[in-house]
Amino acid sequence: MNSRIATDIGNIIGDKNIIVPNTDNNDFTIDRRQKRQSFPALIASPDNTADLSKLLTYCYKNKFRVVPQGGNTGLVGGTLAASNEIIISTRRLNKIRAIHKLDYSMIVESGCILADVQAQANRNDRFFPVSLGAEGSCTIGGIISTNAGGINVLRYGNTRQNIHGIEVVLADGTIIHSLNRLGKDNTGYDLKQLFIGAEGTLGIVSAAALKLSPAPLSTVSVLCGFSRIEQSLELLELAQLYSSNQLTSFELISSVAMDNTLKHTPSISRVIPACSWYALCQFSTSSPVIDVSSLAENFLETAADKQLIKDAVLSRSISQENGLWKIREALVTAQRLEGESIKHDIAVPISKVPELVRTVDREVKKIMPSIRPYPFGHLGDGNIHYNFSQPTDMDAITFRAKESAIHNVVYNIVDKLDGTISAEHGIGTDKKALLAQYKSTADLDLMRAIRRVFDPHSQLQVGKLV
Ligand code: 2HG
Ligand code: ZN
Repeated sequence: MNSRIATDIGNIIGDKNIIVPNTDNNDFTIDRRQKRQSFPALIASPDNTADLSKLLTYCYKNKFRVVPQGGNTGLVGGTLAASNEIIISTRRLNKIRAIHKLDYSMIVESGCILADVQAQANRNDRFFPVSLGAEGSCTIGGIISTNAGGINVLRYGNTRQNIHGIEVVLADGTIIHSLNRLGKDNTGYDLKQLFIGAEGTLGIVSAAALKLSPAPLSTVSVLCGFSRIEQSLELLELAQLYSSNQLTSFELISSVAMDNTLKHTPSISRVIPACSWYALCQFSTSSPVIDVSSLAENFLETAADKQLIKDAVLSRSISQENGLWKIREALVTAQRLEGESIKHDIAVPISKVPELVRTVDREVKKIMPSIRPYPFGHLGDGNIHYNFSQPTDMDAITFRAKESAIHNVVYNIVDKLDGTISAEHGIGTDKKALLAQYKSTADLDLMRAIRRVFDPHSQLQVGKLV
């Protein structure tokens, strides 16, 4: 990028808000999986919507390619930019504009960190339920653009279900003001839905009106161990039945994931004897008249009577509960410490999870007998992270050489089971070719046509999604 362009952009958004990237800017240039590094021509961080709009107008007139970036926590290559592209970072768009407590809504800018937003909602006796491992660094714009899921989807839905309105800047700089905080608005096409999950291909979200829920008054979590994956379905059904609609999460952890987490995380110790599988679930309520502990106790007693579980523990304090969830959080990092991994964020109808687990395990081992399956995930949503770790006796290059063969086996099984190749992490660059394989031509044509309307010069997220 020549210095005139940097000067122009500096004049538009302020010199202090531009960075010419070098090796000190790893936060913007290396992805969360630390798999790749890529240097953009420039990193521009406007600190208000009007400047973002002027910047996009400038890029539009000059046909510059643009990559929007939030906390750079994506897992599929959607956040990085090439040397002929400009990263527009939303990190300085980080104001909480308003809290409308009685409207159960909060207006925040897209660069706000998810954990800060959750905390602010809590301070106001409200709850923003989207919760995921990267919440300490991912941004509101990032979760909107990827329609992020996480551990509370079972009860509260994906990000999409927790958004009332958005403000978004289009490729040509036009600002779409749609920050309404209405639970109902039936005035034609619900345009905000197009931008949610669009991975930045249709515009850059600058702010959002979040939908808040009543703050939970009490929560209790249960970790139970069981022997056969089929039992997870009966346990989920029972947990739903006994929770009286208070079941927030139902997560699956394999013995490999549990053992590996204990091995790599000295601060976590084993809380129940070793089992083949574990379910970690949370019951929570905002009602002062519901006792979630007794709901959970009844659930466990019935599960034990039916011989569905081998052992279980129920949290008796917030710190015990946090301790249980620390296992779930740590298992992702613990996998990284075992070497290279091949990840999946597939989903199938819940009833087909056992078949998915058994078939994937069997078929992938035919390709690589010493591969180490590392399954875990959001069983309550049918969304399993069927990950694999590098065999202990194999080098990383040999392992990676089989990556696409392994993906093919997994995705073909998912497809046969009426599932999806991505329930959470999105498409980015990593799954673009796959999307073309698994979506119908009619779907893809419509997606491309929509993209052309919003981005006629092909400047936003080129080479990503579709
Ligand atoms: C999770 O559920 C995330 O923890 C990350 O979606 C999963 O890194 C992964 O494989
Ligand atoms: Zn996940």
